[in-house]
Amino acid sequence: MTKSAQFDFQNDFPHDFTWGVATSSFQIEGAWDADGKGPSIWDTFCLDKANIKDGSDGTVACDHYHRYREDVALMASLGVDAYRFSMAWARVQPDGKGAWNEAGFDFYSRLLDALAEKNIRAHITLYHWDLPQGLQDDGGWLNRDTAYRFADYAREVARRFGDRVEAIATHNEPWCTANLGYGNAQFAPGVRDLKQSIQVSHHLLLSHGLAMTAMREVGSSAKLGIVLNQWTADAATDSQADRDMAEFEYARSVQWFMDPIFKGHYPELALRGHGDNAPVVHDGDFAIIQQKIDFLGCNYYFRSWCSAAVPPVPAPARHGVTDMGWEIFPEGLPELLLKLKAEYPDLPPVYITENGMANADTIEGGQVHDPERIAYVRSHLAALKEAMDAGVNVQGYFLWSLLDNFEWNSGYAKRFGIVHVDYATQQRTLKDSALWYREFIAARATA
Ligand code: IFM
Repeated sequence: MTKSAQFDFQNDFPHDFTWGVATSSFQIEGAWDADGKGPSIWDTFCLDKANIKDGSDGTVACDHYHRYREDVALMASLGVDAYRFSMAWARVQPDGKGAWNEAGFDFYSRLLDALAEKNIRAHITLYHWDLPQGLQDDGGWLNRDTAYRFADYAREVARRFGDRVEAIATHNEPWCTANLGYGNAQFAPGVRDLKQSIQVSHHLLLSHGLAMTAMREVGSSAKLGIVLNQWTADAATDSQADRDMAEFEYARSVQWFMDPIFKGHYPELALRGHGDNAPVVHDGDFAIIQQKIDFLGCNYYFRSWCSAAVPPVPAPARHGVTDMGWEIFPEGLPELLLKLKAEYPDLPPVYITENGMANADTIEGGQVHDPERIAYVRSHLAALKEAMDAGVNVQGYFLWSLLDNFEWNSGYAKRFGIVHVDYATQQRTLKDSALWYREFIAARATA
């Protein structure tokens, strides 16, 4: 492919399309107890070395708390329009309730200043899984009261920063909090209980609705929304069992979070399937949850492949798999977005808030060659453009991730960054994918 052909398709995107990169607090900040920060459930979870594949933790991570200026300069050098990051709740409210920590707010204020200096717009996420341990001690997301504490936190953030950021998302991937945190114990707080995980998903949705109202009350000018991890679910074969499995999977994962927000109820199929594990819902909960959102953040990585056979029929993986073992399936992105557009007539503008891949990158002679990641991003952008041409209103794309970082229970072994991090020295090195993304974004200037 000629160089110009590589970047030409940039001009297919609208001129004002937002090109960004994304991270989250626990995965990059480190400074786990600096300046009054309280512990989060991930600090606690990492204390048990068996929970994290390489026995690591987030105490230092990418040391972004101390190196944010360098990281903002890196972003500026890439020419991104926007940066999506999350706030560590326990940094600004150590116990998750009660007193605010001014030093914690100061950090985010300095970060916003640094971004503004470089004309990089901020998209913040309030909750990317690091619940203050103080709230976990009171029952965590299983306790309905946590939803109200979350609304207090959202209100305070919107009051302080609502006019300095372009967008605020309440949650990142509540599916993960519920299913991995409470369903299969892979994530903090490490509970394995299906009934609890379903109740938690309801409290997360409730907290989203309460937070939306709280933020609107303070008159924030930021766009307000939520970020969901989403996929299509494909039956491995034509068998009834596989087709039923795929239908249920889509209902319990995607529609479970979309229907309450857009339709004011849970999907019937999933509710029936959950039987006695269905959540306790109070009168009026759906009215709280069903708030108009200004944007939907969609995180897309793979499709769900559904096989009821034992052993299961493997996914074809025509485009290969990533270092996480996830099937690369760009075709699923337009399929998903078109399905959402058809199912939810009130679908607001969409941002692809995460997309990217883990790759077994190595640094050689100061360079990291990651053609796999370039191909991944390129193919997903081409797929995204298909959805946009078919009428889906997509306004931006955030590559996951700016930096290699703490990949939850996989520790530091899985590298998602377009910037390589040497954890021993904290040296940052642009990978080939970062250089590619920079040229891709810059190609717009000549449009
Ligand atoms: O690293 C995570 C991120 O925190 C949430 N979305 C998926 C990414 C890759 O697993």
